Amino acid sequence: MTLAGFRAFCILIVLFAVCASVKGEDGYRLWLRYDPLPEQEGERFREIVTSIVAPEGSPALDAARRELAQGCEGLLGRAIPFIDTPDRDGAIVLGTPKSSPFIAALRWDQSLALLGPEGYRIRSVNLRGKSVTVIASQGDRGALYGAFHFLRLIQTHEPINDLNLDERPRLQLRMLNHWDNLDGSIERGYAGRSLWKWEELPAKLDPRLRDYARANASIGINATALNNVNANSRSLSLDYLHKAAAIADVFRPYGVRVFLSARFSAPMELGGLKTADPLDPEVVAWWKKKADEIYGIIPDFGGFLVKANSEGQPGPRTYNRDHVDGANMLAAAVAPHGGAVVWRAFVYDMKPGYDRAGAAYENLQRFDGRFAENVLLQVKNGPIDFQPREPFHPLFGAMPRTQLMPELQITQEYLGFSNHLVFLAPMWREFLDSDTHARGRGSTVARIAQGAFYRGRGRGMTGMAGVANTGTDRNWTGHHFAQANWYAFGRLAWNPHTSSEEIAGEWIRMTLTREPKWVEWISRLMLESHEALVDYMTPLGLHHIMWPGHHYGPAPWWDRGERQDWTSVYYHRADRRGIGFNRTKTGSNTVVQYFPPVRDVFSDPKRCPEIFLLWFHHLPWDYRMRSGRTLWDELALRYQRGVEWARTARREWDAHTGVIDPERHRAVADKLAIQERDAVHWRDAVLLYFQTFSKRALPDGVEQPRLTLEEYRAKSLDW
Ligand code: GCV
Repeated sequence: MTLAGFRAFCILIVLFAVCASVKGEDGYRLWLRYDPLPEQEGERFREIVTSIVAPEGSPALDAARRELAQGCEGLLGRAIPFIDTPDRDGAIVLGTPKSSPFIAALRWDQSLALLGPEGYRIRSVNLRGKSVTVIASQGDRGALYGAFHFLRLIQTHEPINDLNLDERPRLQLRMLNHWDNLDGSIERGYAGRSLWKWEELPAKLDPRLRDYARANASIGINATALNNVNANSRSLSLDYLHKAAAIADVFRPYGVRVFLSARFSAPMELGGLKTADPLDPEVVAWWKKKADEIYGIIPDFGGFLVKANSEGQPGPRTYNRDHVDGANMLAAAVAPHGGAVVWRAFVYDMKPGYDRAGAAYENLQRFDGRFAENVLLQVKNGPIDFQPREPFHPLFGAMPRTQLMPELQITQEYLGFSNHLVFLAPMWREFLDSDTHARGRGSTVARIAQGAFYRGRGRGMTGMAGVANTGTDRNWTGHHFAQANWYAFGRLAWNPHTSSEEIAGEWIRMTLTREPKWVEWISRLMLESHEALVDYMTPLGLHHIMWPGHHYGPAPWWDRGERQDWTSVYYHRADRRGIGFNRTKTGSNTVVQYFPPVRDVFSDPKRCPEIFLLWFHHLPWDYRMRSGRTLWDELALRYQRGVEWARTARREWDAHTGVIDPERHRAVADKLAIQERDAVHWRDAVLLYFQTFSKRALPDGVEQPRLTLEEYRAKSLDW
């Protein structure tokens, strides 16, 4: 090597070393960042946290110890020692009455029992003359949740000197549904590939698995269904069960139980049987044996998640049996092991004159009271399919003797993939706060989900599922802000009454900035984002007008397809008279599935909330809206308003460099540019198309489209 070459080589090495030492702000750490607090705050907290007294013993307690020590060290900027007895001020005493003599001595057993094994108490107490903070639970998992809560208080700069809080989850099963395929792809996944590297398992365990479990535990998620509901039978083969068991081993200390999606025809595909008829004794025996085998390998296996007789998936009806026959047969197989069956209500069969919004109710409501005690019926938030906005699903409140479990979609299938900044908590709040009136006023979805009106047999199991938005992207969710939706799901599943403001505030302060004025600004952006997205995609109750197949961008003109209810024209029904789906008694009349007075309000265009107007009504283009404008003008102005929000959000974000690190700032800025582009595309394409029916000019204030309708129709929007 020449001297010049050697010099160049040395410079390269130095450059490489410098680059490697700069910590990338790539979002990997999610909301568990534990960066040092500013000096003054750090000092305040350091007085209250001097040491940790926590028993070893169980994997969950060890995880809690580890997290507490790691978190406190990071936040307070110095190692916090473990000590044996709380003989100094500022000790954090963590554990259960069983594992810690100091907690046992407090004689809280009865009150902790009321909080349950996942609940916890965090209290500042005086113990033998020392000021300490106790994090106590009846169960090890509760202690872990308590440790995360305590860290969250420090991360968000809440006072911790006089704590007195009791917490317990309102729902039992807080579950992520991964639509991950065995080949590593993810149905409706927008953040890379599956986190489960099936080909490497069980021999090799990706360290990310543990970080995934930690993140879930930090927000109280306690279950995860690993594979796609459009299931492959092979996931129940012995090979794959050992792979799932390896994942379950990593998740166990963090309290996350594994479920598997079961393909109903597995006894034929895996077992070589001639049928999968749920009443056939051989089939019953096959599932029982399979369940025994699974529990032999994964002792705390959660159970099966099943999509049956839906979108081509086999199910009991394939064998002339009904949903109860199918669900209860599987439930009987897992019942001896304490397992559950989560049966999906996403069932819709096309028949003449049919309205898809009424299909799940028509198919399932009559089975109320007939499902086994360990079956939960998982119902999507709205009656169609995770649209940007839907009224609540009419099954909520209509099956009081069935354990209903809401299913939300965290991944943004119809909401701009991981390209659009949209905070979903307000959408989920709207759903959870919806009053079904099933048992009079105040019968909200949140209370129904909590089992407040359950009149069936057994335990009254409760739960909430979210279709996961995670993948191998370094920041887990594709868009940095999409992490907030994972976070929000966990917080709402823990307590479905938590406000969107609280969730946004917590997440921002843990993840982006603690500076109050920036927290306020980013929070506003997040809280406005869902309404804005509805404005530029599907305002006033429009729905399912996305490009078919991938569902990115608009295609209201779409009128071909295997089935009518997979076209856009089926849903918007625009014609020269007007627009909207008439679901009142002069139309499909599926509005009767709602209880009075909800059905009366939805049925009357004058009383129907305008956000749902075109969901329930077909109205003339000149229909007078509450604003005094015509329907056409109002529609156009909503699209314009959505574009303006996207434009302003982008401009504001671009102007706020320095609020967060440049790496994440840039990544979000790039996404906001796409979001603005898409919002304009949505507005122009949809309005140009509907204009061919309305024959009216765009009102003042609405910008002229950039392309022609033909150009928009020619090609879907790039993602
Ligand atoms: C997993 C929608 C989605 C499908 C999904 C289905 C479901 O139709 O487009 O990808 O399939 O919902 O929830 O089962």
